[in-house]
Amino acid sequence: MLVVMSGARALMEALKREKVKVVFGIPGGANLPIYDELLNHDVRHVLARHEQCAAHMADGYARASGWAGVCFATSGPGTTNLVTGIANAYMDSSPVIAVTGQVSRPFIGRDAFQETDAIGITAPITKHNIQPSKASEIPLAIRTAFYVATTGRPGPVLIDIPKDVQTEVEEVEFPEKVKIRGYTPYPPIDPQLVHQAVALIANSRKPVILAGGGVKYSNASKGLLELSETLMAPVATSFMGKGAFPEDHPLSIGIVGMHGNPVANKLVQEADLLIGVGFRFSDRTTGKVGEFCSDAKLIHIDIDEAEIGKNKRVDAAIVGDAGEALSMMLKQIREGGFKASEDWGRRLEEVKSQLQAEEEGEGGLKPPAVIKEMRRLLPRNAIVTTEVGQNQMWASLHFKAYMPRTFISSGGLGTMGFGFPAAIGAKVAVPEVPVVDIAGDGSFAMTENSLATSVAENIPVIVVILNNRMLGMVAQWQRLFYDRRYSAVKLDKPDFVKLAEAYGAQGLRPQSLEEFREAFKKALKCDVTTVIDVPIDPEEDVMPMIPPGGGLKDMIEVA
Ligand SMILES: Cc1ncc(C[n+]2csc(CCOP(=O)(O)OP(=O)(O)O)c2C)c(N)n1
Repeated sequence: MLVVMSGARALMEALKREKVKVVFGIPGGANLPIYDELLNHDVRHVLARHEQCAAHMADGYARASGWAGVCFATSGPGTTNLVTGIANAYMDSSPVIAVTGQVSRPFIGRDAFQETDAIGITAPITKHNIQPSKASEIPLAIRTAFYVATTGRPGPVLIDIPKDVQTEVEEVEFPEKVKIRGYTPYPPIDPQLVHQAVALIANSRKPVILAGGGVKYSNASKGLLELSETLMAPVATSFMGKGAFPEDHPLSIGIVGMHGNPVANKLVQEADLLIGVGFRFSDRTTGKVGEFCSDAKLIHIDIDEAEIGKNKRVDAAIVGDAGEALSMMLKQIREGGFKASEDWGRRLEEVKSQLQAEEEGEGGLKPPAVIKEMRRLLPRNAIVTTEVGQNQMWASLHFKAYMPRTFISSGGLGTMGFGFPAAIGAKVAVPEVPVVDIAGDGSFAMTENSLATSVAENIPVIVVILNNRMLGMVAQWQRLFYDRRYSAVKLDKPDFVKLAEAYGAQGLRPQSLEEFREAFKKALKCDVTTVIDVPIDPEEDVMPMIPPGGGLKDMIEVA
């Protein structure tokens, strides 16, 4: 049915059809018509204080909710400020929809005030981008954007709307479906390939499953659990896969990689078969890729055909949805019968109990103890986001995630400043659970202005700063690999308690583990954002780690 309306109205109507309830953004000259139209709709707008934060909020919302997150920005600097957030979403396959204003059509290409080539700039960091050239093109653009962003391997999509297209009044039509030539988000799975993979499984004695972020995106956690229990195969995850498998399950061995769990890094090397599911053989996970599982057979399941063989040659590959692939495999495995090796089960027990013995005796205001204390005080479904650096690696090693979508972190881009705005986005998506950002002082300072958003919009989260007064991870590398020659890593400002208070948030500074426990309990009860500034030793290293350029066997366990 054709209806007459402005481009801005068509945008808002189209967003409503995609069930958009909240938008994160900042207005400006080139998107004023959209912001004016916003007043006529029942859509919550969360005002960010920097567009990068708006994009991270939309990303956090998407990762916590399983649906796309939307952000708005004006042209020029608004758009360029979004770039980090869009690239971050792209690297981690997160469905973020960015709607940018653009200068009016007659000014495009003339270096008009606040003109920037949004389409050109974002082409390499979006799954797709569109610039509607008429108001009537907007509904299809939005339908397409959501379809592309949320199907197959998800990813961000940008829609750049010239200002005069926003005000133009035209007959518009809202399409039900879109069809894009050459885009097959869910390629049908070839049963023959499943057969090949199952044959490798039947011959293996020491299988390990490695689950990536794709398991979460395809809601395949149940299939993963069934496969691991059927094979009695230990499950490791990549950093992005954390939460895809309950980390308190007896078969869980934690994350693999540069700062992986020693149990995972050991068993992955001993495996005779690695079953990679929704995982992209990233360098942070594999270490020196040539040495990664070099004696094992490899099976790779991924929705994105381009990932097969990109970083590592594999023995069997299944292109398609992880959940579907797992259920097809399980069916064949059950028909064929599979006998798990008891020796492999014993080896798992042995390695796990060794680690537990090594871990005992930790205490004091040390990052692992602080994080474990948090885990004890939080419900199973609480959401944790992280910043980047040592804080992130401590969180991934010591905060056990039990469910998908409860551990949210910048994996691919490693963006400092992501965690806090992402926590705000996640809290908007799932208001009933506590959301905690585990932060470093350097990272939090990058987007601390989101305190204003969090307080003004009544979106209470908890920020726990592991404050070493350092760009800690960089300092760790300088300590270990540059002979302690510290260059540009010392930070001693601001006073985060006063900063929190200046924004109307609560600021607390515990001096012992007991005081931390009390502070955290107080924060959980508080209806305003709390910043807990935890002073830690600046010389503390995150261990274990694999030195740059090394393989899993080069893991250093203590400094
Ligand atoms: C935007 C951005 N700039 C620079 C870096 C490089 N970098 C990686 S970790 C790190 C230090 C992080 O320090 P902090 O946030 O205090 O966390 P810590 O390592 O001390 O836990 C830096 C500068 C980055 N990842 N992102």
